[in-house]
Amino acid sequence: MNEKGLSEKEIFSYLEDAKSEDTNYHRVLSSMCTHPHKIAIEANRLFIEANLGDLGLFFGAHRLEKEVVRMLGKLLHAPSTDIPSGDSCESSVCGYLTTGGTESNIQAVRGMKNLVTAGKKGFEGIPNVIIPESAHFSFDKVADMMGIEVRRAALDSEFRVDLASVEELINQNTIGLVGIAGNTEFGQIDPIDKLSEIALENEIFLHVDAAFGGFVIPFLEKPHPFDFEVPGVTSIAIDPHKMGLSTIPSGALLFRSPSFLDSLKVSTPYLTTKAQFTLTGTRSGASAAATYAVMKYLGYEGYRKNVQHCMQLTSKMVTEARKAGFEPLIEPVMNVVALKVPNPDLVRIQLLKRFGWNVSITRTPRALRLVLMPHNSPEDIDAFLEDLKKVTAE
Ligand code: 0PR
Repeated sequence: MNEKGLSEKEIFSYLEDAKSEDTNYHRVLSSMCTHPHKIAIEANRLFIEANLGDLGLFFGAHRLEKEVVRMLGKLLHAPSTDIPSGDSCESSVCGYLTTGGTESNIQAVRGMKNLVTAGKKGFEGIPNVIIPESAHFSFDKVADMMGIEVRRAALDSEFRVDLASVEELINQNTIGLVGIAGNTEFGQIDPIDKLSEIALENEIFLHVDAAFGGFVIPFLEKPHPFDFEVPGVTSIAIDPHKMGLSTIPSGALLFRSPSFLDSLKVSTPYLTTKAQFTLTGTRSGASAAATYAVMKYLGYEGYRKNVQHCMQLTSKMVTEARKAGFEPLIEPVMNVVALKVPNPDLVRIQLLKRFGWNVSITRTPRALRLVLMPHNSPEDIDAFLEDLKKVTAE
């Protein structure tokens, strides 16, 4: 910082310079985020100062947050259990808006831990949760932060969690299971109904990470059970800042029962409200307004069209890639394609260096990972495959 401030012109010239270094989603096939919808941007602007960390000062923004939680609850088939409405719970579902999948996953596991250790006095040893090998790296943070052992179950040949492996890993210290509804690398959906049976049998929790899939799966032609309709599912992470077309940071964590939220409470003696159950203190009311606006504006029909667009791009990518001699690792379930190419790491570098394509790589096996998002077009796919052919021909 200088002693004397700079002019607006100088600042904006500097900002524009920095902005030009950002990638503008043109030729981006590696991201699970996209341009926010214009209505979300406007709503965000309108609520820019709203702080959901102090609910008593921002009633309006909090009302929007509760409305979003209610809409998400409906989307995810939360049971209507007529819970008396309080700060955190509407009549059908409990939850709050997070900064994204990472926070939601951390809080879901924290809730499990608090409920189990409070419920079973004298719980001995280290609690563990079982996650699929394909789980997002946010669970590494869970393991690191919370004194919880994270056990990784193997995947089957289609990159879904292997149920026998999950069952083998369960012991007396297992407090919960995690299933992924739309895994980061392959877009595959774990058998949530089967995980639910295992969870109910063992009387443990089941968290579903639908950070990416939550705004995709309900709008696919083929139904996949993954939400609160499945009886053993106790919590769900869903991110409006991914396929929900909202602004960053917008995540959400929903619970089947209010006891979960209660287990996360800490008292906030000097605030306008008595307790907080969120991980962060100060929270963006702007994101809540943005998510409210885009969900109301698009409705089910708008999101269905969005998913149809991305799924059409996905099948075009697979069909055309096959013609060019590249096979996908699995038949895509969502708008993620993992493509077998020789030397994927080298191909990735060449695609970026020579043609400006941003792609990523799956860990095991190594393949080109392509996420087909609303910012992509059919023309992009033709151009991409032409460039891929050039890069792999050498
Ligand atoms: N769960 C799943 C299934 C995810 O795919 C992700 C993020 C998370 C949780 C964590 O979400 P937050 O990052 O919102 O906390 N998946 C993307 C990934 O790691 C995130 C991402 C998005 C990365 C856009 C790059 C990018 O350009 O690949």
